[in-house]
Amino acid sequence: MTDVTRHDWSLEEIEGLLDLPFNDLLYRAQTLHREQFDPNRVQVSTLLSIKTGACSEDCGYCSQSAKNATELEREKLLPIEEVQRAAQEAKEKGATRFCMGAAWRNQTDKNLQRVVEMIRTVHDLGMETCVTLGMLSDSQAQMLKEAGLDYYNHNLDTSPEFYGNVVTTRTYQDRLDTLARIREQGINVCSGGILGMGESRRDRASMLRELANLPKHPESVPINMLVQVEGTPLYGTEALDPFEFVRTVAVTRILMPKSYVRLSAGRTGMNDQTQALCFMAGANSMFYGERLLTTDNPEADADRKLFQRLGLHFEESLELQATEKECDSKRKVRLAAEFS
Ligand code: SAM
Ligand code: DTB
Ligand code: SF4
Repeated sequence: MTDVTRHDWSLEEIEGLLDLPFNDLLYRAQTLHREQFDPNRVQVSTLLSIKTGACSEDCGYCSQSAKNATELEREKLLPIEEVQRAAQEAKEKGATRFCMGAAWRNQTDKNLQRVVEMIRTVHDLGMETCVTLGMLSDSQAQMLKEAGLDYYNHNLDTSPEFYGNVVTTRTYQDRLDTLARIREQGINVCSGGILGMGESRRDRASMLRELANLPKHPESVPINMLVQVEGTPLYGTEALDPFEFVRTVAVTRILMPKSYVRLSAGRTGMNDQTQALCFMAGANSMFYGERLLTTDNPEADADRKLFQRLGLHFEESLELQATEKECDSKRKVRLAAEFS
C-alpha cells in the first residue's frame, strides 16, 4: 500500500481541495478516514482550566488575556485534590484523556513541578494526560516527558499571514519552536487552530499547510470554531458558514489521514446536523463535558444522546483496547480449534 502521509503540500493543492464540490470533498475525506480508523468511534477528552485568567499574551480570541476586558474571574493554580476529583469524574463519564490548560505565556519551574504532580495523579487514575501551558524551554519539555505526559497541546491557531491580526505578543516561529521541543522529547503533539476569526479561505489553507508539512503530523489536530467572548477584540466577527467549517475538517482529514481530527471549541453554537457532518468529514475526536476551559460545551447527556442517534461510540482507552485485542485473538484460536 502506498504511504498516505505527505509533507509537501502546496497552497494551491490545499485550496483546490477546499474548493471541491461539497459531496466530492466529503466522499474523499470519508474514504480516507475509513482506511485508517473505525468511522464510528470517537476519542473523547475532558478539559480543565488549572490556572485561569491574567495571561500576559494578547490573543484576540481569548477570555483569559489580561489585555482583554472580559468578565472572567482569575484563579490561581488549582490544588491537586481538585484536579484529581475532576479527572475522576471525567473518567466515570467515559472520557479517556484529561487535558489541563493554564493561562500562561510560559511558566516557572516551580509551577511546572506542581503540574508534573497533576500529570502523575491523572495518569494513576488510568487516563491519558494532556497539558497546554504555553511556551516551553528544552528543559521544561524534558521535565514533562519524564513525568510521563502523553500529549502537549499547542495550537498554531491560524496562518502565518493572518497571525499578526490575532496575536502580537509572540511570533509564529515561537509556536513552531515549542512544537519542535515537544517532538524532540517524543511527547505526542496536539496542534490545530481556530476558524471564524475573519480569516480567508486561503488563510485556512495556509494554516493546514503549516500543520501538514511539519516533519511529523501532529497526532491530534483540534479544529476550533471561534467562541465569541464579550470584551475580546474578536467579539462581533462575522460568523463562519458552518459548511466552510465542515470543509476545513474534511481537508484536515485528507492532509493528515492518520491523525485524530478533533471537533473542538464552538460546538454549543453548532446544531446536531453540522456536528454529524463533521464526523462524516473525518472528525474522530472531541471535547466532552459541560465546560471547555472558561466557556461552555454541550452537556454530557446531550452528547451521549447525539452519539446514540448517530450510532457512534466512545473510543475505549488504549488499555481496554489491548485487552479487547487479546480476547479477540484468544477467541480466534478457540474458533480455529473448534473448526479443525
Ligand atoms: N495558554 C496556552 C496557549 O495559548 O497555548 C494554553 C491555553 S489556550 C486557551 C489553548 C487554545 O485554546 C488556544 O491556542 C486556542 O486555539 C484555543 N482557544 C482559546 N480561546 C478560544 C476561543 N474563544 N474560541 C476558540 N478557541 C479558543
Ligand atoms: C484546543 O484546541 N481547544 C481547547 C484545548 N485545545 C485547550 C480549548 C478551547 C478553549 C475555548 C475557550 C475557553 O473555554 O476558554
Ligand atoms: Fe493566554 Fe493562551 Fe489565552 Fe493566549 S490563548 S491569552 S496564551 S491563555
